[in-house]
Amino acid sequence: MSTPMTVQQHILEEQRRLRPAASGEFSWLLSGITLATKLIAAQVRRAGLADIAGAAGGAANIQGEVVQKLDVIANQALLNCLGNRGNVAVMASEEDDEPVVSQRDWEHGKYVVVFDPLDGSSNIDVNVSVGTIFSILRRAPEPDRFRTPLEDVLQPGFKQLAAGYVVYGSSTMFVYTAGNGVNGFTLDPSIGAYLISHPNIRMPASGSIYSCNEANADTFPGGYRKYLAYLRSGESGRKYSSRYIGSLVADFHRTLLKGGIFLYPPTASHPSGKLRLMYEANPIAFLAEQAGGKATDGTMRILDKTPHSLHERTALMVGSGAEMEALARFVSPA
Ligand code: AHM
Ligand code: MG
Repeated sequence: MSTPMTVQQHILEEQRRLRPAASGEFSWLLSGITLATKLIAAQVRRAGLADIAGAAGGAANIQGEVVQKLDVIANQALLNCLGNRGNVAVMASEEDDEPVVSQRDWEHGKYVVVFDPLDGSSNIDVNVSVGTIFSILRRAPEPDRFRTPLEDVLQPGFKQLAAGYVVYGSSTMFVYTAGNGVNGFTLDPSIGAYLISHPNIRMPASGSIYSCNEANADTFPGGYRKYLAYLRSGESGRKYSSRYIGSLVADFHRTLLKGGIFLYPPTASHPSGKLRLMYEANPIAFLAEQAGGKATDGTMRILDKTPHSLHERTALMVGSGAEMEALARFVSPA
């Protein structure tokens, strides 16, 4: 029987192949993320059993949303696993107002990790897929070292070294890119290891699913409404179906594997879009591009956007080349 490749092995082998001089620190950092997500997966799987589902005492995070207990657990798991790794200088999370500075390695840490510990958490109580999203950036080199932690975090998406997500779905999957394609691993719960299941993922060049919260469609800018009407009309030569889970990770995971398009355009209640640039749109855009897809905010490439604040929101359209090109005919760049 051949030995299945674990995510750890894969990361180390990629590093050896592409950056033979690498110190291994980056692989060590990624293994902190995989460990945290196994801890989170274990809690998510027990959510209906243990008294941990539901709102955490009514506390609200900086976005004014009710914090779920599992959000807190997931955030803590990532902060602990990364903070103990060494080489991580700054961590920034959807759940924390400000970036968290690693006590262990603030001075010498080379990396910045930004994450949404439990995305789609309103789905927990109804046993629907949720996820963790992360983005890894390099900290400024020595001469600029004494910038504020926030300045270390606020880098455009094209500077990401790696990004990925874990979807806690019918199985738990870890999908990541370090700038050399996208690979997917499935957690084998019997041995507690992520095993390669989806090597070199390519997003199909076109698909037949569109995904958006259509309850908001009346308040989408006109171009998006026309685009959706175009998809429904059959004019493109395709018959589209609509699917929307309401967990970005799960909606994107389907888009990555099956193609098509996911849209969260500006709406009346979120005129700049709802999703967060630093820890939702940027990592998803990096993965999409690495798999051959595209990601824009309707006017520009997500990865070129200059961030101004940690919790900044953006519109996000991501998907296959064909659907994204058709969208650009309806929603023209500024
Ligand atoms: P959150 O659970 O981290 O707050 O994430 C926001 C979620 C995304 O996962 C999802 O794509 C979106 O909000 C769904 O929003 P809506 O309910 O407005 O359709
Ligand atoms: Mg989120």
